[in-house]
Amino acid sequence: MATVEVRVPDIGDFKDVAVIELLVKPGDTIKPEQSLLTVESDKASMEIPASTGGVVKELKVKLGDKVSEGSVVLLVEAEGAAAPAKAAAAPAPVASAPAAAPAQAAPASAPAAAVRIEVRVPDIGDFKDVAVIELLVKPGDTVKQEQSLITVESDKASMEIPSSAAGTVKELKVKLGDKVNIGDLVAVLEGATSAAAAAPAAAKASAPAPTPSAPAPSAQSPAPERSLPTAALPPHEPGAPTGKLPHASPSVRKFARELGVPLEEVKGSGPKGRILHEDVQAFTKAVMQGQATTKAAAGKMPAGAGGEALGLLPWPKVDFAKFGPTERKDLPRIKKISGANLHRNWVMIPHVTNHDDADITELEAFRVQLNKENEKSGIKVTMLAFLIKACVAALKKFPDFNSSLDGEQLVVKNYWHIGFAADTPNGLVVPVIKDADKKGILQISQEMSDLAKKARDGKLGPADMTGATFTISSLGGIGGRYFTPIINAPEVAILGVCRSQTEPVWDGKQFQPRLVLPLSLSWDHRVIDGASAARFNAYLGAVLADFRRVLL
Ligand code: CAO
Repeated sequence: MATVEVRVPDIGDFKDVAVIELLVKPGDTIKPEQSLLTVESDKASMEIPASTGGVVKELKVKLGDKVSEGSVVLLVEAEGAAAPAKAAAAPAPVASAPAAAPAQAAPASAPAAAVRIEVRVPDIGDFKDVAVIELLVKPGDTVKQEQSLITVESDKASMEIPSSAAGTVKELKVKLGDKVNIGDLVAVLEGATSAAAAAPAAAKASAPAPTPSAPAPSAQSPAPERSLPTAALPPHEPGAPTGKLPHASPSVRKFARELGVPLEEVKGSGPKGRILHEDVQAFTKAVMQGQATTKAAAGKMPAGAGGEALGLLPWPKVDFAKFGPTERKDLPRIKKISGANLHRNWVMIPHVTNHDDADITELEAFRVQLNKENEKSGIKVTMLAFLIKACVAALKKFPDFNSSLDGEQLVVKNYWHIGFAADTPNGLVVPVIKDADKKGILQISQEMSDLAKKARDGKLGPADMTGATFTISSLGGIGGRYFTPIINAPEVAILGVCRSQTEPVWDGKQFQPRLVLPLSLSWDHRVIDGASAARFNAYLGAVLADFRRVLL
């Protein structure tokens, strides 16, 4: 037996397509042509077949990885091969679909004319009689060249058929459920093109290469069960039991991911229950109007529910009454809402927590003195007000901590609104001190005390709780040493603070009694790395040790 590398074959113009599904795992015996993984671009999903049979030795990709032609996807102990390790190109997913000759470039001087353009199904490889599952445009729509017009689907892949030219859709020549083949007329456009190019374009304007070169469907290898699209889920171990992929095309799945819509909760109105673009829109609208709710938001999902979709064991069902008396009580509304948010944040954000200590001996002495001086004002200053100010200084020095992740971009905010977790009889809420950079310690203390009272009285409005760029969770009034706070998405970091205590600290000659404040900074590893987090904490500690640094 020899180890063979299986690589991504020619997948046309596709580059850096995401792995959305792993269909085999180490130890599996595979046949040549068997689908190994599913990749997806914004236009199509396709399955990558095996170039050889054998036993899967190692997967070289994981969910979310980006692959291109030639990327090694796995190692196989090939059947009967005696040769040393070598690369085996996987079979071409399909005969590559050459782009139709684009309409001849018009001489700059040629006069523009409206022409009838027929858009036909281009070479889609071995695909025959593929079903039209989605119409992406309608008569009257203006389309760009390469814009997807329809989605077709075989048993192995779905793909979008792009327009060969820009223009206005005059007529769609297919309807949902129709079966199409290469050369079939999809749509008639009216396009403005040069007089010189008009004639050949009108005569035959076949579409450019369809978005994927999809793998040839193989009668011997039935399509394996698919897993959930994973943008909203953490990667799971290869081969973990998978759930059903919601029945939807790549563009609809992408659309749903962008909106954060749980596709598995959307009812499809298309053929065979396929979820259409309109279904996702209708679902979103219903949620926004309060006519529907997602399982997560409704708090209907008990801890661990839905874990099957992640390949986890089902949540244990125990008859507790067997062991002793019990009573049941409903979770308060705030707990249901915050629980669903915390669960999502915990699952979706790769959290890391750095712990550190700050010497607040001098700052505490100043705070006590300040409170004495201000006794009559009725404003009590706690350490949290200083922490808010110190965090603003650290956030200004490390702006990535004051940001949000948006796809592959970071939205860095030039305002500093600091949320603080407040414990109320009904659960946790996070009121926000807006523009903390522009406020002094006394004003922050006053606002915090007002907001904390409103929180306890259940009177916080949405405006009091939105817009935070960073959050502090202080358990200083209660106790504890360190903890791992959960990031308040879409923020990228949160500071947890526990109770300060006097500790012996070595000053180089002797131990000194110093008041030490424990800090726990949780951060999103997609945005921040460990070195920056350590620097953030060190700087924060330096500011708290000598508050004059806030002025720098
Ligand atoms: N070390 C030592 N003492 C501290 C301290 C610290 N880090 N932070 C506060 N204290 C002291 C205060 O000085 C105050 O002392 P006195 O009673 O002697 O004056 C006492 O603890 C109580 O403070 P406080 O809690 O009323 O005020 P605060 O500004 O520190 O916090 C608020 C306000 C609303 C954040 C807080 O009451 C609260 O709700 N904390 C809980 C937050 C929470 O639940 N986080 C967990 C989220 S994850 O589930």
